[in-house]
Amino acid sequence: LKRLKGVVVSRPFIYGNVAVELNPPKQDHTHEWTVFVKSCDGSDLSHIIPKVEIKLHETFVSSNRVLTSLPYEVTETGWGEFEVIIKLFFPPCSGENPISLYHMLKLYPPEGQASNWPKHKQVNNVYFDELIFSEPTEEFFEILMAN
Ligand code: SLL
Repeated sequence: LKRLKGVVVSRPFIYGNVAVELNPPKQDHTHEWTVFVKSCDGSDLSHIIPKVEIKLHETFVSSNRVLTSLPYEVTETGWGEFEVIIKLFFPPCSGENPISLYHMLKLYPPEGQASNWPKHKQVNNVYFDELIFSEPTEEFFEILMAN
C-alpha cells in the first residue's frame, strides 16, 4: 500500500448515547437508550467507516452488535449503566487498524439535578472527536477527498 508522505487528513465525528426513562418501566427495564456514531454535519460516514461494532454489557442478548450500514446506532431498553466499547473499522484499502472508543452509557441525570429533572427529559452523554489519518494510502485518500 503506497502511503502519501506528509499528508494528514482529519474527519470530525460525534459519538455517545441518549436515554429516556420508561413510564411505566417494562419489567425491570427502566430506560430506553441509543448509542450512536455519526458525522457532525449529517454527511455519510460509511465510506470512511464501513463497519462499527458496538459491544454491550454481557447481560444483553448478542452483546456484540455488528453494524455494516447506516445508521450506526443501537437502541435498547435496560436498567443499568455500563461501559460500551464502540469499535470503528476502516476500509481494507486504508491499511488502518480499528479504533476502540470507551463510552460510559449514561441513563441518569447529572449529579445534583436529579430532583428537578422532568420525567420525559432526555439524558445525553455525547462527545465530539476527530479521526486523524496520517500518511493515508492513495486509495483511502481518494475516498477521504470524496467524502
Ligand atoms: C450495573 N455494572 O450493575 C452495571 C451493569 C448492566 C445493564 C449494568 C440488561 C438489560 C437486559 C441491562 O440493562 N444491563 O436484561 O436485557 O449497574
